[in-house]
Amino acid sequence: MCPHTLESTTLDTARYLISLIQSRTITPLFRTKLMVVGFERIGKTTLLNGLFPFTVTVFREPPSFGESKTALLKIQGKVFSLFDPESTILSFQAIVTSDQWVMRTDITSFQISLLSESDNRRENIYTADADAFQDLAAVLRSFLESTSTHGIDIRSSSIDTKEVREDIEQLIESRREGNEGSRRWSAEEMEKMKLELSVWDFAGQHDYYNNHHYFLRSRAIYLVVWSMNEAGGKGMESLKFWFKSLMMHLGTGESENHSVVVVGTRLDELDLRKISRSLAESREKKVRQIANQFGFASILYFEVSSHTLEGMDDLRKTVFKKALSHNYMGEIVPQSYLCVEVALRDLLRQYSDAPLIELERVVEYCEMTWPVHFSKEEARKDKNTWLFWTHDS
Ligand SMILES: Nc1nc2c(ncn2[C@@H]2O[C@H](COP(=O)(O)OP(=O)(O)OP(=O)(O)O)[C@@H](O)[C@H]2O)c(=O)[nH]1
Ligand SMILES: [Mg+2]
Repeated sequence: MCPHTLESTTLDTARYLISLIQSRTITPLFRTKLMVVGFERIGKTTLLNGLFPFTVTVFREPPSFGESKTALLKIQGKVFSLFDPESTILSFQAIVTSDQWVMRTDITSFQISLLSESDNRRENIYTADADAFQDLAAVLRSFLESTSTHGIDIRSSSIDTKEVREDIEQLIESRREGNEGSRRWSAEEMEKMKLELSVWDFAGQHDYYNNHHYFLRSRAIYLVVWSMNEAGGKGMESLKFWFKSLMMHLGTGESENHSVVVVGTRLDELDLRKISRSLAESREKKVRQIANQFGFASILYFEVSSHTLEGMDDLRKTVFKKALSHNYMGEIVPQSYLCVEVALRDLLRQYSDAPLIELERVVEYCEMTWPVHFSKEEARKDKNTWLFWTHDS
């Protein structure tokens, strides 16, 4: 399956096919962007921490004690949990917010403690060395403090759950039946196929909105977030601003290469009256009416809490399933495109002061690093396709 971005010109398609023939290995890609937009302090970053938990193995006693017991630390949304790694029995769990909890660290013993004075709790964990200690302390500090995002935070996530694997297998099978690509993939090749997400966490502060517009493109899933615990402009009304922005950049109506999921946060803060089923239905109805005004007739709708994790699992599964339904999933990209992508990333680090890289330098880097066919002449012709693809994928 040819990348959709190239289907507009015959010459590009021909060059794509030549590059494909010259590739030593080819693999279908299952990649998309997950873009999270919404006003400030409504829980976008915490929501992402809920969708993509952080896990690490820690020690329960100082590692110098010899055979120190380990635990699996999991941070999801605002929930901090410690499990026995073998039995998976939970030994500690708390919703850790900065108004209730503080963190203390001791570099000499690599100890990190979480303390809650109000209910007199203290939990100690240890890392194996100073580097792990610094890394974990930084993660826990940002988890505890929930500082505002600046600009756009981008992280990558490779998803390999049972459901995702089954969806990918099904997709490949249906393409084969539809004769869109009759090749059979080996078990080893299938093993490598994962859903790759590039997750974009947009700052909610107003000052950044002008720049955000450059990045609102298709080939993405948009999580449009609103806080259900805020009346007026910061609540449901805020959705109008984001639908309008998305309408300008994506066009209205249905599409097979972008999806919009509206997520209401702070479900745990609604009082009991507001979590009744009929009120939830009426919120959903109003949100759908707003979405309809801007041409988004088929949004998905979720209400979640990043403190109790209610609704989080369903949202995660739906996002992955929806991503795999986009029409560019499984596109086959020549090895040279992937090499150029990695080369640009590597070279950008070297050229971080003035990120202008000559095309010749990129080609030289690729030739040096991979056994892939490159010629400067062809690179000059292919460069627009490469740049378009690396920017858009
Ligand atoms: N009670 C409750 N609080 C939440 C929830 N989600 C986020 N918060 C709190 O809301 C505050 C802001 O959360 P963030 O995730 O940093 O908000 P943001 O939208 O990323 O903010 P910006 O980066 O400034 O745009 C933090 O103190 C979170 O603990 C939730 O589901 N329930
Ligand atoms: Mg944020």
